[in-house]
Amino acid sequence: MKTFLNVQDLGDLHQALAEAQEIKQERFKYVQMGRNKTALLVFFNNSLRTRLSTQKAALNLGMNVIVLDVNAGAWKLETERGVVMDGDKSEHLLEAIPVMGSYCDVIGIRSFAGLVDREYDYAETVFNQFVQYSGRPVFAMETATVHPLQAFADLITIAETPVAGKKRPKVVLTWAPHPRALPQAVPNSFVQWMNAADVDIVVTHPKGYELDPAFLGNAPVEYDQMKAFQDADFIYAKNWSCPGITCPSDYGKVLGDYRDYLDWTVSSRQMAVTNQGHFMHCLPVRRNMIVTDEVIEAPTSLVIPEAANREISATVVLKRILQSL
Ligand code: AN0
Ligand code: CP
Repeated sequence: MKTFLNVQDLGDLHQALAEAQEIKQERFKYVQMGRNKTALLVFFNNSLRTRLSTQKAALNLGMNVIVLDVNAGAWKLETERGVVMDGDKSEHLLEAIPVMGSYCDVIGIRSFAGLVDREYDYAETVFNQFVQYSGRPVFAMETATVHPLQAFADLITIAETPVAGKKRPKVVLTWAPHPRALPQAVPNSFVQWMNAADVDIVVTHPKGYELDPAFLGNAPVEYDQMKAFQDADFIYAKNWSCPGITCPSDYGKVLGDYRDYLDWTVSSRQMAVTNQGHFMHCLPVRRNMIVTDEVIEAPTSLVIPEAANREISATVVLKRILQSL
């Protein structure tokens, strides 16, 4: 595997899930594979889980790891070609990328959507420049439009949580309120991966937050959150800003006042109509905004095992990349 961005990059999902379980049982099974190989993890944005779990995954495989926080200690990078660099940015990505590539064998990138220019974000401009100019395999650690290491960990978590009497669990992706604009990467990847998995996915959100059809695919949208939650086995909550599908000029914005949407906060009121549904969220989560204390602390909440599975998803992905070197 030379790039990791979409669910298709992983090939057969049953095989990938089997590999995840193999690694979970014996984390250091492939510790020889990464000997003398170096992973460079480049962060343009904050992270707790991705930073730790991806480093741990590289260590599981015996790799060396270098972490670069672009905004803390490195030169400020210009990302657009053709600009006169007379501002605060001292270096261009077009030099920085091949330099970074010269010190490592594989590169992970975290570069969130700017949420200003939809075309720029959805073209995956920054990620694709790393693919083009680094000369190394590149994997997403949340890019402008996707967060596949998260979605893979979410799928591992769902697959290992038994649901009595159902072959295909009902999984609901629900929008939830948030005071600040957030990217669409997590819901985009989640729905893309659920469409490819053996589950029945339903998406619910207020009007205006329609996800890009390239990710939504044939997943049904139910605008009534309580109806969507009926008999659900897994509730996956996430806020996202306007994807600009039905309202292009509102791309990247919070629509209206978030305080008018607080009835979308996941509480025991909605969980009561589910099939003893499990609560999921990628974290970090704002309590009593996205979800109440009661729901996130309930025994049916999966947020901690879900985060723990990030180590597993990253180990499978890095292993696949090492096998292709
Ligand atoms: C980010 C987001 O919503 O994409 C990262 C989530 C993994 N969240 C925040 O910026 C709070
Ligand atoms: N879920 C996730 O990617 O968390 P971080 O932003 O802390 O890495």
